[in-house]
This record gives sequence, C-alpha cells and structure tokens, in this order.
Amino acid sequence: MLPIINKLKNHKGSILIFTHENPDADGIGSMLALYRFLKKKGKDVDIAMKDDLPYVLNFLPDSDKIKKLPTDKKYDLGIIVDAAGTFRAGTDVNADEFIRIDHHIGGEFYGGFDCVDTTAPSTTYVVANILRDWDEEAIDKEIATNLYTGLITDTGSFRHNNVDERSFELAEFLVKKGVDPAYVAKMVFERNKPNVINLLQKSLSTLKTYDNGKIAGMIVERDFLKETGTKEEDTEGFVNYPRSIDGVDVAFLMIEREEPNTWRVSLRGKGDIDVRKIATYFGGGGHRDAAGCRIRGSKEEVLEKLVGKIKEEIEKQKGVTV
Ligand SMILES: [Mn+2]
Repeated sequence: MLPIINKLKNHKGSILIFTHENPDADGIGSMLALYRFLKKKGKDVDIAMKDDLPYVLNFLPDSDKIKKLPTDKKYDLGIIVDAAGTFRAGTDVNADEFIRIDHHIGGEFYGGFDCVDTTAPSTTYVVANILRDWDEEAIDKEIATNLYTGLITDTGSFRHNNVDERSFELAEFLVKKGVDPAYVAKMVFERNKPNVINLLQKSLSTLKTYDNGKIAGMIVERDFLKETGTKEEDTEGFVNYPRSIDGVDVAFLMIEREEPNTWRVSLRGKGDIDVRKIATYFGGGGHRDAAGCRIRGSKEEVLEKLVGKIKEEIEKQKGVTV
C-alpha cells in the first residue's frame, strides 16, 4: 500500500487540498476527487485555489465547495495537486507540512508521502491509483466524474503522446463507476460563450507560421480580452489551432498579462520536438508535448526571442547544423 494512504488514514488534524493558479481540469478534478473521498473517510478537509473556477468546469461535482486562497485558517497538512511545488499556488498557503501529488517532471519534493509519477497521463490518474489502492468501493460516480474529466483534458481526449493502455484502463474503470463520457465532453468542450468565440476570431487573425511552416503561433493581446469581455482563462485550448496545421513541429500562444511587458507563453509539440526544453530555457516547465513559461518584453521583442529559440531547438533536436 502506498505510504500516503497510511499517512492520511492516521491523520487526525485539518487538511487543505489546493492546486496551481490558472487552474485546469486536471488540477481541479484531482482536488475534488480527493476531497470527496477524504470526506467519506471522515476527514477534516478543505479545498482552495487562488483563481475563479473556469465556467466550463462548473458542472464538476463539489466544485461549489472550493474556497479562495489564501485562507485565514492554518492547516496541519497541505496537499498540492497537479503542480511542481507549493510556489505554483500563486499565493501563500498556510500549512505545517506538505505532500505533493503530481505528474510534472522535476519540481519540489516534500518527503516520502509524495506521489509523483512523471509517466502518468494526468494527475487524476495518480489520484485514482491512491483511491483504488485505499478503497475502490468508496469511489462513487461523482469522484469518478472528477477523475475522468482530468484524464480526458490532459490527454487531449486520448490524442496526446502521454496516452497508453493505462489511460483506457482507468477510463473503463471510471465509466463502470457511472461516468457519462458524452455528458462530460459536452460540458467541457461544447459550452463556449459567443464572446469566447469572438476572442478566438481576433486571436486567429494573428496566426502566423515561421521557419518554413515548422513553427506556428498566435497572440492574444490584452485589448482583445477587453474588447470581447473575456478573461485570460478563456484562451484555454487556443494553442491547438496553430498546432493543428500540417507540417508544424512547434506551436505557441502568447498571452499578454495584466502586468505590463509580461507574456504568458504556451508551447505545444507533436511528438518530434521536446518543447519543455524551450520552456525551461525561459524559466518555465511542463512536459515534452506541452509546456509553458513567462517572457518579459514588448510584443516584438518576445516574439523574436521566442521564435529564435524555437528555431534553434528544432535545428538542434532534429540534428541539423545551424
Ligand atoms: Mn495535469
């Protein structure tokens, strides 16, 4: 049995489960699944994150129970899910000790109770292993729906390189527990607000290819958000448009932050290029096919630096001399 299970079984004090800022379905699904399970086990547990719940995730069972970080209360134990460390919470977290449950490479380690599987398709997969090992019977339809949502979003609906037979085995288990795949897909992917589509329209007008079509990228300026009445979180999935172009090895999305001259960059690969190397060069991180970073500078400066580095990395990784 995993050490974390005994630790949680014997834990008498308060527990706070939290995830990273700009949270996604995997972080939130992991948090909610673990929360409901621990509640069933009679634990004193809260869930919190810094940002608002993304609209398309408002159907997730227990998502109305999520509190805001930072909390006034001090917790005996903090569990960070789907993040490389507590720093990813984006704010202070008040707890005596920490445990990390994650699938990101590297990051911080808090001890022998951590569950970090960098080969796992999603953090909800890691959480599912813990819960199945502990008490499979206690996994209900609500817990299963939260686990399943993280699994399908982090695997791009079973399309990405992180998909293997384990993803389908877990999906089968969760569907047997009552998950309705068509319902989840409809809730997550087919509830776009018209203004989000307007934002996409504006963003698509910036779509350009570089390096003979091997690189494609889009830019979301702050003004686009203002003009369409949308938020940064509404750009979720936009990077898949440049990625979907034939012949593209690396796709990027540059989002202008509220803080002047700061850009959030999402990078996507299609298996041939390790985009994590590009992200880490700029101080970010992630996975081989999906990574991110922040770059400071004007739009033109950031674009030049970014495209230059991607080009260099494609040449290096494909073994072509510059
Ligand atoms: Mn994840």
